[in-house]
Amino acid sequence: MIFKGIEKIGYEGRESKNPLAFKFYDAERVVLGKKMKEHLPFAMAWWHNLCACGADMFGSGTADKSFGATPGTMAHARAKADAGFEFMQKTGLEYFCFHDVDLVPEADDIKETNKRLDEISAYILKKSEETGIKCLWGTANLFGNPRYMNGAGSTNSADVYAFAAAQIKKALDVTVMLGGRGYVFWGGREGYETLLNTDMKRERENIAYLMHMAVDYGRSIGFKGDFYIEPKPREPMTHQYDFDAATAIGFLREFGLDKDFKLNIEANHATLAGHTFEHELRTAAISGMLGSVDVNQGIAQLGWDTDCFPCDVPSATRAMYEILRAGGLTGGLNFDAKTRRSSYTYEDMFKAYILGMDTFALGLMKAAAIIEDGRLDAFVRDRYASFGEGMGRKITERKTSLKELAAYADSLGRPALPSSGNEEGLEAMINAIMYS
Ligand code: XLS
Ligand code: NI
Ligand code: NI
Repeated sequence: MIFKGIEKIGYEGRESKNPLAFKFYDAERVVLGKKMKEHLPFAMAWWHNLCACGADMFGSGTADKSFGATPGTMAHARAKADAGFEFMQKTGLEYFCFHDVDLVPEADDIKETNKRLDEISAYILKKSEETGIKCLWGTANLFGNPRYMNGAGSTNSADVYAFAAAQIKKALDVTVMLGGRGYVFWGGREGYETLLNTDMKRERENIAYLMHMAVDYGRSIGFKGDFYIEPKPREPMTHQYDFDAATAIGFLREFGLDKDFKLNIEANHATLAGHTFEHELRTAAISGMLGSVDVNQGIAQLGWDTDCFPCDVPSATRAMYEILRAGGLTGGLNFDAKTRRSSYTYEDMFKAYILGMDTFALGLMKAAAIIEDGRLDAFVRDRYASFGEGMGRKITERKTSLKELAAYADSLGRPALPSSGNEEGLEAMINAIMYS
């Protein structure tokens, strides 16, 4: 046992003063006809929870994640898996997400790295079978190693491109073996710093080809899940090709990848792109591309991908409203989040997940309340009522022309102003529903 003295986290309700208990997340509770845990397939991010030690640009790590083994060894890789499964069992998480190099230390030679991945994935599979905890999605880290300084699919080096392909192939093998629902492409360095040295057309086409080859290989080994692009506008690159949901959808359609791919929307990436989280969820959903979600939140004053655990209940409510309206996720909610640098203890790891899970449980309940209340949906429906009758109906049915509309406009002289958008009224109504 690694987390000694920490028992399984139970649901104790909002009156509880126990910091190691859920106040709102009650896995078995039924909301809108489904258990909370089914609405909220929460996942642990292997990298933040088991690998990251709190280092930042200005200082080294504060947290000890050795879990009793020597970092950089296979014993440490196993210790991380032990810690991870104990952690997930104690918090009631049923899924995890990983990058290849989160699982094992990367060797100088890819053949050795792959051997290590075989060993650890067998070890993890056994634990998965014992506990029922599964992989939500896997991915390859194609941004950390210096060879990816110019990206992976977007690199200028064909040899580096081949290495990226090799890593994707292996990460897909491991994902499929561990029952992953999805496979993610986060194009961390798939972009550029300056156009002066960049062949943008070639880079985008090469990325698409890499994705096509991944689909072909994945399907050939029996992968039935979705591939995901995780959009992000910048950081580390100045310009990233997967800027936001709309850009990624356009890319997938341009290159004929839209049947196999959906999106993994990250809250903190949405705000980096100048959008809200719910805007990105809606954009994906209306194109049938909402697959999975990375939940976290940024810090407005800092403005980068701070990956904080989510505590913003209004934001979680709006996100869950979008997810419920989209009919749920085929993926899940991955906590792509890390504890702050000064929250370096084991207890802090648990408190962070309790915070995040409680925040989304509240978001789910409040979103359900908004839907059950019905006034918001009715308002939006009525706001567009003019498209249900007369000339509006002809527009909806696509049965008119510019000529006919122009003649109609002549007959109007001047149209009446549209009805009030009622933004303040709606905000007040949402507050009243949320804080009743
Ligand atoms: C980084 C991304 C990354 C992806 C997985 O900003 O969020 O963590 O989720 O590579
Ligand atoms: Ni991120
Ligand atoms: Ni992410």
